[in-house]
Amino acid sequence: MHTSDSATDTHCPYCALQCGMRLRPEPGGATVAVEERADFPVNRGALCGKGRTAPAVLSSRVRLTEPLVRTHAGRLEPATWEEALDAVAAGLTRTSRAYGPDAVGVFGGGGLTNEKAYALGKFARVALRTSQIDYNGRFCMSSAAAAHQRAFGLDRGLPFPLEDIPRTGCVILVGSNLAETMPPALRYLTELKANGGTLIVIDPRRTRTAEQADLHLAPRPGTDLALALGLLHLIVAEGRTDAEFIAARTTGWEGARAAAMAHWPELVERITGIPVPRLREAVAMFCAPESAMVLTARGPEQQSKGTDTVGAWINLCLATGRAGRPLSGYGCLTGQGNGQGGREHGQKADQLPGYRKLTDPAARAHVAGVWGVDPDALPGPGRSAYELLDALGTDVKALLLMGSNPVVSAPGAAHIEDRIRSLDFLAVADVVLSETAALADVVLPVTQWAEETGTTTNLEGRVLLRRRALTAPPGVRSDLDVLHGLAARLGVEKGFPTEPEEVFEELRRASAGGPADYSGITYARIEAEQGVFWPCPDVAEDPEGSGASHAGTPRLFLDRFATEDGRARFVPVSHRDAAEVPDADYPLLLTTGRVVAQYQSGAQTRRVDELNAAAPGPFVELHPRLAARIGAVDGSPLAVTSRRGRAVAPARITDTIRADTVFMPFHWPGEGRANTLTNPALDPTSRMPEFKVCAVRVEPA
Ligand SMILES: Nc1nc2c(c(=O)[nH]1)N[C@H]1C(S)=C(S)[C@@H](COP(=O)(O)OP(=O)(O)OC[C@H]3O[C@@H](n4cnc5c(=O)[nH]c(N)nc54)[C@H](O)[C@@H]3O)O[C@H]1N2
Ligand SMILES: Nc1nc2c(c(=O)[nH]1)N[C@H]1C(S)=C(S)[C@@H](COP(=O)(O)OP(=O)(O)OC[C@H]3O[C@@H](n4cnc5c(=O)[nH]c(N)nc54)[C@H](O)[C@@H]3O)O[C@H]1N2
Ligand code: SF4
Ligand SMILES: [Mo]
Repeated sequence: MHTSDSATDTHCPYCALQCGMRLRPEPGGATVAVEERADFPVNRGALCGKGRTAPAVLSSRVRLTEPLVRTHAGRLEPATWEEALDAVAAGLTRTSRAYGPDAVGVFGGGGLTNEKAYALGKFARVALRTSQIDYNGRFCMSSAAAAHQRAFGLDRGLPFPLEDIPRTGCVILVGSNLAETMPPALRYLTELKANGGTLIVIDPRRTRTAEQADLHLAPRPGTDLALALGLLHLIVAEGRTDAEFIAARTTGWEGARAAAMAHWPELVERITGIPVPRLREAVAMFCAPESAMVLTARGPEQQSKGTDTVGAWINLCLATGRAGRPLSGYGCLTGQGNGQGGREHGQKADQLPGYRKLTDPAARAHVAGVWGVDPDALPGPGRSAYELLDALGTDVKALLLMGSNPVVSAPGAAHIEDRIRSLDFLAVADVVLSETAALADVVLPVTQWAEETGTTTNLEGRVLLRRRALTAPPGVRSDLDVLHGLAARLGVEKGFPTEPEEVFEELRRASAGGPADYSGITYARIEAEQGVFWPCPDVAEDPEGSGASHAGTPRLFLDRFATEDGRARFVPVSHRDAAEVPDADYPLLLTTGRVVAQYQSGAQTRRVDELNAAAPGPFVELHPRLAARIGAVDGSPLAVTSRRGRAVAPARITDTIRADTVFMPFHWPGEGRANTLTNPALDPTSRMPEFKVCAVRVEPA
């Protein structure tokens, strides 16, 4: 392998926008410079600070460059790849022999490419024969995914490309701070307003995104479900439903209507804290134009009722005929780099590639055929992410972790850290020594985005290709290499190729005929077409077809929804409280989220000087009235205590937040770790934890 001397077009390693960028090798070829790639439609050259500085993590100053194995003395020491892979295979085999294959767990990530996610799911089921695999996407968009499935019969985050947003009449943005979490996408909202469209933002904080809104509603955290029901109530009461659309394209309206009618405006005002006139204003704005959209992100989704909450927003769209039509619809802004593709190809506990169900006999037969195994040998569904982490050290005694840092990012993190420490064996593949990798028995250093090729699927459902631009340092190997080496040691010599395109070719076949059908997508097509939207079946071989290839599907549901009868399903949902509500001991609400300069658990971005300068550490955001009441001083340490534990971070006093709520970003470990406090109460359908609401006490430390 050699360093190519010309520039390479690829995509950012971080969020789901998957901004296009050009990488040019610097003189000497050891690193690359990021350049604009104005031709790529999603970001048209714009990048946020994280994307611009991503090459800093390629430096061997901050990354792992050789495998580490824990010695008898308890220290992580450098080892050869042979020693490290032997040790992982031995650790996993020992556990499997002693306690059965389900005592071995696998935890993946939504940042992994499609090829890696596919190979990891196959590795769990074919090489380890364990049912115990899930991934961090469960913490991300699983509630929206579940609600999508329930209402539309298919889960693709956005049913339309971002370019449609500026041309709709009104957007309700629920619990998304995209000015900080996807900065180049803010352009779509400013263009919407320039075109005469209106923007409603729903967020307990007046964020940089909310500042752009024509109407900002700041509900009490955890009350979005009541809010959506209250708006639907008013829509019915004011006679603004679309009876023709409801009759022609949906089922179940009566139940949903009855549930909404039980949420009258004054009750909703009491629950959410939003005055009735503001609710009426929102309804008028949403219903006035010909077309409108509702977009949700983690605010309403990361709740113990996230699935029903998203369902209520979908009901609002269906009742007003704002779905399955041009420039209208409901969409979820997926988060991680491959948050969309990562949930389609089999690293989820209940799922096989192509978004197939592990419990469906036909799906098992198809995928087992591609894998060359007996369908009966495939395990059944396993535990969801939090339940898997919670079972570590008891039912699940060994874990292979690839692409997540749960010591920082899991809810109730002190307990989860404890569970991880109690494992018999932990292997972590990572690019840096994350807080979780530091606890491992074996750490496998892997290649990074600029050093490897693979596909990701962005929040629009657009399948993209990242191209290798640079040779990796000699001591690191790719995740695909790791799985190949481990499978061989577990006695599975074939079926785990190390070439990404070879894996993708198999993924195409495995996904063929499934809901997320990639069979018509090739690396060559992706590059020629700036990405291809799934579903994209392979029709070129169809004897009755024209011989032309399928164009891909930028816009879903225009003719029919993906349910059996082609109609969207209303689901009757009712408001309920968050799992924890304030009381005398814990009188305030804590909500958590992100800042623009750090990414997730911070494992990567906390290693970049420029980003640390912009966002050096955790903080507790609180309102001046609350600060005065408890005697908090701006910049001085505050102790935040929940039923799970205590965290300490400096106060940041601002009138942009509700006075009954405090906010902490979750990017840091240690004393200021927000997830020490969060509540692992799970949504019954999606198994999403309630990151966005718990009860706390706050006092000067
Ligand atoms: N800079 C940066 N960008 C990122 C990431 C990152 O870590 N850093 N991560 C990526 C990933 S994986 C994801 S999932 C996305 C997340 O993207 P977003 O969803 O935009 O990010 P969050 O900050 O988690 O939450 C958004 C907003 O929800 C609000 N909120 C809190 N509680 C509630 C509530 O009860 N109701 C409502 N309506 N709103 C509430 C918060 O105040 C916050 O402003 O960002 C992606 N982009
Ligand atoms: N309190 C609170 N907690 C939250 C959230 C919140 O809003 N509030 N949001 C949740 C959400 S939406 C998410 S998505 C999670 C994310 O939280 P995590 O799952 O911890 O995500 P990352 O920090 O991105 O961790 C990815 C790890 O994998 C490594 N890595 C990156 N690329 C690769 C690769 O290609 N291969 C391998 N082997 N490793 C790689 C990185 O270095 C890093 O250590 O956090 C959740 N936790
Ligand atoms: S917005 Fe997301 S994809 Fe774009 S540069 Fe920033 S982190 Fe990367
Ligand atoms: Mo996420």
